[in-house]
Amino acid sequence: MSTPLPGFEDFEGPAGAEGPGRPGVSGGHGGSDRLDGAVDSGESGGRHSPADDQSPDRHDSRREIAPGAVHVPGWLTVAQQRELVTACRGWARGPAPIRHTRLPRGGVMSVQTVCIGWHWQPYAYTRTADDVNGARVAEFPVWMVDLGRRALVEAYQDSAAGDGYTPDTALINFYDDQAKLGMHQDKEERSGAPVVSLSIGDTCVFRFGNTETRTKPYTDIELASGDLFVFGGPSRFAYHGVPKVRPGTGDPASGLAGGRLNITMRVTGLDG
Ligand SMILES: O=C(O)CCC(=O)C(=O)O
Repeated sequence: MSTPLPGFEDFEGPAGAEGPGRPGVSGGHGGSDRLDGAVDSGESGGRHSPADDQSPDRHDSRREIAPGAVHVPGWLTVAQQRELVTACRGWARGPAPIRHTRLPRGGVMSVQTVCIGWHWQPYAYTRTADDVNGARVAEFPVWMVDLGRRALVEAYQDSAAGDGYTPDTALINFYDDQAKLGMHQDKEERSGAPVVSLSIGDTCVFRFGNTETRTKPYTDIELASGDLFVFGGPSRFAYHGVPKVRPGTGDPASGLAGGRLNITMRVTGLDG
């Protein structure tokens, strides 16, 4: 992009943070062998590697927020976070670059979003980014399907929970210090399969509500770098949002110098 969007310069990170030829950057495909390797490094059954560099205390504090909605702090290792950041940087550049989504009534979202697999715009999925540049979005990589399956195994503590789970889209959101996301449901998908959410960078307040209304009752939790959040089953269509990001709380070792990155994998249930 000729004029960087607010926050995007942070998302791109300092020049040279990723060396030339690092996997996952070129071509916007995120086809990263290293990411594949890093993500595959878990124990059998999708659990964490013994070589995991996260604090076991955080990881063990898995908590069910509502039926089917589970928070797993510190699930991603720092190495995995870096690989995901690298892949997301590639997708943010294209084929359809990251943008502030324009809403039908004229508003513009403060969050910046790029999609893979299917492109989301309010309120539909298409293969081409018709509200950006018309390009077909990057393929949803096999390694990310695998990551999604491992996430379900971990969140639900059930070795079969990922069986048959085949996410085919991800919305990749970048939040600068001011960005927020209002309470909404993820309901353009024609599938009740769980949503897998991964957070990297600055901590945010994540508001997880109920399926009936944007308002209370809801639970506010802090999503920090490396955290996994899954919502499925009775919570799949719960309202949720991000009222606040806490600037400066991320560790640059994640590969993100500032801001917050969130990846939500979903099953669209669409053909073609
Ligand atoms: O950033 C987050 O944690 C949530 C993202 C989200 O709700 C969405 O993309 O629909």
